[in-house]
Amino acid sequence: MNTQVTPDQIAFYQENGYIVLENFLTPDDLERWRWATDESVAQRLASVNPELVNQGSSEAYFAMVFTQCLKLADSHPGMHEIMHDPALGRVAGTLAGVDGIRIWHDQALIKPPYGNPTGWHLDNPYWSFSSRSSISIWVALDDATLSNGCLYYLPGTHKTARYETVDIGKKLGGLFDVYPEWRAIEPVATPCKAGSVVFHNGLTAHGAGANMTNKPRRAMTCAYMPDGSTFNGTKNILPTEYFESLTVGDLLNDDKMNPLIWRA
Ligand SMILES: O=C(O)CCC(=O)C(=O)O
Ligand SMILES: [Fe+2]
Repeated sequence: MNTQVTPDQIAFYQENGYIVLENFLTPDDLERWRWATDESVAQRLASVNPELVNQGSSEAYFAMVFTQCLKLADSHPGMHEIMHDPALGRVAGTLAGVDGIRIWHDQALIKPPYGNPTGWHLDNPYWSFSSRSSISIWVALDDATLSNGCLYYLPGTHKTARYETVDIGKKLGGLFDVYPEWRAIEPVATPCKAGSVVFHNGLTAHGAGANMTNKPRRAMTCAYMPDGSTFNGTKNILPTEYFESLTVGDLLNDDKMNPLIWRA
């Protein structure tokens, strides 16, 4: 992996709330990520823990936005090795400007052939902690193009976002009912080659286009929680027993649930 980031890249990320890093994976890395993603997704779909596929949603429209499989590192050793690499945590932490990175959850996001667009949303308000420095990595396993559903961002929205988002549903622009002031911001598309990555802040508005092609658009992603983040009362992916043991304000520092993959 090419995990060096320059001061200019850090500044761009801090200003805009997203950044594309081209050629992040070497060709060998890319093969390994594709293999681990394809195999772990196939196992998950066969085995099925329904809560960890499309977050339990059986809605037909949503199923055509993407096949979404969560926490694959917990069930697939190859994916575990990929996701626990401290180098990933170092890049994420360096861009975000934090001194420790925990995994919130990994997720494969596979937009099927002729798949629906991904409606505009923010990520962090779905999660069980609230942080202006949360960050996700989105790894392109296929070329992500304007035709097959590359990501789009609203630059700078991480600075003005509140902890409010919308579900990824049929209303592509539902987020603009919540943030009408963002309608004036020009969206930026981030097409990128397979093996490139996009990082975004959990409060940056983003979405993805439809897949107008006859092949899947595969991405492997991971959401990161800055070390030191605290419980905000939202369940999200927390197992019920753990969720019920928590009080708002508690440190989310369970190393099994949210592994610390890097500390400065
Ligand atoms: O891959 C997509 O279509 C959406 C990605 C996304 O929302 C995310 O990675 O947070
Ligand atoms: Fe998202």
